[in-house]
Amino acid sequence: MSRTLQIIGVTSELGAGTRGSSLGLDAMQIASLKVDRSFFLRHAETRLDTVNHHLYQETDLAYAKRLDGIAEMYGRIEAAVSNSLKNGSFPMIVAGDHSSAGGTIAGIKKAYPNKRLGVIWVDAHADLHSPYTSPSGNVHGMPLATALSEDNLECQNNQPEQETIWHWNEMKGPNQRVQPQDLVFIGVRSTETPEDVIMEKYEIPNFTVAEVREKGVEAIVAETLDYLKDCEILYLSFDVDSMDPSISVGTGTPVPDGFTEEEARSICSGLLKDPRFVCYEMVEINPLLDDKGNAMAEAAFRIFKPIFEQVEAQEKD
Ligand SMILES: [Mn+2]
Repeated sequence: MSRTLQIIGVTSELGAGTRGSSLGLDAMQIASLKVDRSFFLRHAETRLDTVNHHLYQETDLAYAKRLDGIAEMYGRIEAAVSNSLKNGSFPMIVAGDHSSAGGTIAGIKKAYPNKRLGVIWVDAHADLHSPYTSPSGNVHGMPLATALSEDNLECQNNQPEQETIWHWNEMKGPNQRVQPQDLVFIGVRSTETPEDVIMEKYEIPNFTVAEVREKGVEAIVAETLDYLKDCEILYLSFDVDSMDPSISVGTGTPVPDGFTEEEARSICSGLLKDPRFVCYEMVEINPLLDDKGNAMAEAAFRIFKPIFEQVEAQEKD
């Protein structure tokens, strides 16, 4: 194939519980100055319009905060990703909070409605909550449930408002976009019971940090791709909180004992050698929480640049 890479900036942060992840792309662009000054000159991004003004008002949707705005973003992301793919591009998304990824998956399925999509979710969290189960109401913990069309009513703790249910159903869409057997987690280490129930029910694999270290990145990459061998297209969603808090100093929900920067880069790079990939996404860089200057975004750029260039080179072969 010979696709052009398109960087899509989704500077939305409505789904996060702390403020600042909408600045993640800007922080990465500033980080690029030290490493490769003209990177974003050579690869100008397409930035989607956001609705972050929803933050100026209190949300009245307690179990899925600002879901009205997030549903609107889902539509925009879906359209942008789908158009990018239909134009023969490979979308490389840099997003704020991880709720964006539900829109990305919707966009991939819009472009390829009949292709079986496999999803690899590199994250400290499983992001499998729904408005019926979420303890926080933060929608960045829910994108995979929209992709699987999973309300998880057997674990229901909340009584969402009618407006929430309406938007939620709209975000799930009429069809399940990803089958649970076509999902693989890497690095998940902070889940709640409702998410554990889904992971156990569908036997969704999770390669832990310890397992990756024991078997080696190459072996885990091979196992992951083999597990998804029946999928025709693949999407990799990379949350920077999959890395250890010593690297992911600027992110909303850090969890101890994560990947090193090198491990994260090797996982992404190893996976993306598979030509079935159609899209990559990096999320949750929050410079406002970074107490080491711009260290988080610098690490993120040191991962983003080589894998961008790798995919670009593969496309030229
Ligand atoms: Mn996440």
